[in-house]
Amino acid sequence: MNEIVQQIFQGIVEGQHELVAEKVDAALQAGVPPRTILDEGMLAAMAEVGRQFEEGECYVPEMMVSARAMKAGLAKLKPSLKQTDIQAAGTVAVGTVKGDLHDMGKNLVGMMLEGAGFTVKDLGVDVSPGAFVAAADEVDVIGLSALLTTTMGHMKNTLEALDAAGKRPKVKVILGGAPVTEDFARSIGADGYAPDASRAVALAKALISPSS
Ligand code: B1M
Repeated sequence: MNEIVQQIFQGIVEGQHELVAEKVDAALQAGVPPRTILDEGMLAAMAEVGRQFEEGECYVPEMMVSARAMKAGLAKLKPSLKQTDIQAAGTVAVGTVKGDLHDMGKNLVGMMLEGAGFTVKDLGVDVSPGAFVAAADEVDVIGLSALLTTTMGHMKNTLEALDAAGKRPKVKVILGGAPVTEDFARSIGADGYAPDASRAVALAKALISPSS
């Protein structure tokens, strides 16, 4: 692994947000591709933090400082992620479902959608089914994110609420987040599932313009 990317990985694992911001700048200046910084440095580091948490090697406070470092790095990376493939595409509301406070996957999906020319309405975290329903008239696609197995059920509740409010025919609903699968998405009647932010963009584009 590139040395600066390794330092970004380590900085996120250790929760050093200033160092991470500095190293992301340095990596970009050195010509390291933004996708390499994101995938090999930042996302790999969060996966390592998750592994450590699962194995009892770190606890919630450490996860929080790693999350802060990840956000500091993402803020630096955001303009570069946005430089690709700009074209007007449609409007997407993104949110993390009720009971779930994890926001980085959702933020990344929002950033990449903006980069692809979508107008993004960020509903935040802990978003109730009713708040998604309220946004449905203003958007083409609703993107639901969940990181906890215990909150995935709110994806189904949100689809049911959209259906009950008569909004399902007009809006496409896509899902993502670590515990979510294609099968789960299909089983609850979503329009699609994406395992990562890039594929969320491709999916949203395909759903809005099926022929492109
Ligand atoms: Co939490 N946490 N956490 N946590 N946390 C996980 C998710 C966990 C897997 C850790 C573990 O045990 N290994 C575990 C869930 C286990 C489970 O449900 N099976 C867990 C737990 C248990 C908890 C708490 C319950 C801990 C506690 O309090 N005892 C608690 C719950 C709080 C709550 O939400 N109510 C909690 C809290 C936290 C922090 C607040 C400390 C912090 C979040 C900070 C924040 O988001 N601002 C945190 C973190 C950082 C994690 C891990 C380590 C990293 C998550 C992350 O940000 N990853 C995570 C372990 C892991 O995922 N390996 C863990 C980086 C992010 C970019 O990836 O969100 O997966 P991700 O997004 C990906 C894809 O999933 C996809 O695209 C992104 C990549 O391109 N994607 C979409 C996501 N949303 C999408 C939407 C789409 C399409 C794709 O379309 C709309």
